[in-house]
Parts: sequence; C-alpha cells; structure tokens
Amino acid sequence: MTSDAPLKPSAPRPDAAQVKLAHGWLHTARFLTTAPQLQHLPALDMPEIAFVGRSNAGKSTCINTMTQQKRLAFASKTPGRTQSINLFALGKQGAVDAVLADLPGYGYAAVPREAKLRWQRVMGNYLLTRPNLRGVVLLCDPRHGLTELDDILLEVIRPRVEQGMKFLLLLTKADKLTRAEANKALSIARLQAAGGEVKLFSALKKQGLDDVALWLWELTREHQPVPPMAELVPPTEGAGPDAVN
Ligand SMILES: Nc1nc2c(ncn2[C@@H]2O[C@H](COP(=O)(O)OP(=O)(O)OP(=O)(O)O)[C@@H](O)[C@H]2O)c(=O)[nH]1
Ligand SMILES: [Mg+2]
Repeated sequence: MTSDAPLKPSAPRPDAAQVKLAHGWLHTARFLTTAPQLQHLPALDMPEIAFVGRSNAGKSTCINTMTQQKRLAFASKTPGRTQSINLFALGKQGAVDAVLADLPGYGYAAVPREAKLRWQRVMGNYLLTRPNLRGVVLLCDPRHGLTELDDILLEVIRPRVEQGMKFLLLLTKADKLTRAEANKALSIARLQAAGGEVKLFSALKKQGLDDVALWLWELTREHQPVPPMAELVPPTEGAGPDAVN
C-alpha cells in the first residue's frame, strides 16, 4: 500500500450528534458588520473567533465552507481581497451567541510597506485587546509553511493563549498534498503550534470540516472570557481616513 492510498471509510465518530449540532449552528451565519478601522468594531459580549493568516491562505473560503454559504466572505484568487474586518453572526435570529471575524491577510508583496506595517500593528492590537476574542484560527498553506509573520503572530497571542484563549493552526488546501506530505506537514506544524491544535483542511475536498465545526462549537460553549492585554503600540495620530486602526 502506498502512502497515498485512499482512506478506508471510517466508523461514525462518537461525537456525531455534536458535530451535527455544530454544523447546523454554523449554517445560521449571516453578515453582521464590516469595520474598516478597529474603533468601528462594535463592542460585543458573545465569544468571537478570528480567522487570520497570510493573504491567500484561504481564510474567507474556510468561513464560506464552514457556513455553507458561497459568498458570505469575499474569497478571491487575487491576494488582498479582504480589506476590512468582517464580522458574521451565529445563532438563531435575535439570539446571536458567537461571532466569526474574517481578517485581511498579511504578507502580500504588492502592498506598500507603510500599509503593511500599519496592518500588522492593527492586527496585533486587535488580537491583544479585543475583550470578547475567545479563539484564533491561524490558516497556513502547508506548501509554504509558517512564515516569519505567522511566527510573530504566534508570539503576539502567546500570553492570551496561556491565559486560556483557544488557538487552532489550520493547514489549508490539503487537497494539494499527498498523504505523505500531509503527514509531514502535520508533524512539523505540531512542533510549531505551541499550545494549539493542528488540523488539515480542504475546502475543495471538504476535509476537516467536522473537526473545525466541533472546535468552534465547543469553544463557544465555554464561558471563560480571556482578559485583554495592553496594546502593542499606541495607535499613531494622524493616520489617514482609510487607515485600519
Ligand atoms: N485547492 C484549494 N484552493 C483553495 C482552498 N481554499 C481556498 N483556496 C483558493 O485560494 C485562493 C484564496 O482564497 P481566499 O479564501 O480568498 O484567501 P484569504 O486568506 O481570504 O485571502 P485574503 O483575503 O487576501 O487575505 C482562492 O483562489 C481560493 O479558491 C482549498 O481548500 N483548496
Ligand atoms: Mg479573505
């Protein structure tokens, strides 16, 4: 048998009922608001989970796949498609019980240096200070591995992860890997994701959807706010009207 042999059909998972509940809950997703600047984000009580990662890693596609909606989040071949923080509400109408946040990606070469630095600072401050942020999903294309900016992000969130914030490293576009490559990517990522879980995900092959649904569901059922931290750098004065800060 080669390492690329297809998986045998697996037995139903013991938590199948929970997985079903979690998918049903994710399908309730609808657009809540978009915030071009941090101060435009509404103050919310319910748990928020942020989808972060390099430009083009598959954040928006992951949100669309998990919520079974084709165009809830803007996904595109062109890197830099997501330019504001977009929030999506989950839960029955009139009873929002969690929020997903689709964040602009980082690391896109064509973005001017000043805009890159500004976005890094904004994202760092969002991750450190957003009071209701309960979990972070870091999406990474395993063909590129974790980049320097991913490592910086891991360092930024480490204090909050140590205080109980949940962290999931999602290896995206797994359909592009052979089984052997996927196993290798998993082993490497597990070493790098200190304190977090690692999963493979493919929107194309619908791989990893149950794991992600359950992860999101379970973390939003726990009622433990993670205290916010001090800002990285105070926002600079005089940033232009379009600045995300
Ligand atoms: N083969 C494959 N392609 C994928 C998968 N997920 C996303 N893509 C493709 O990757 C490209 C980028 O996807 P997006 O979801 O827009 O990526 P993003 O991380 O939101 O990008 P930014 O908004 O620029 O930060 C698109 O062309 C998607 O179709 C996947 O699981 N498999
Ligand atoms: Mg996007």
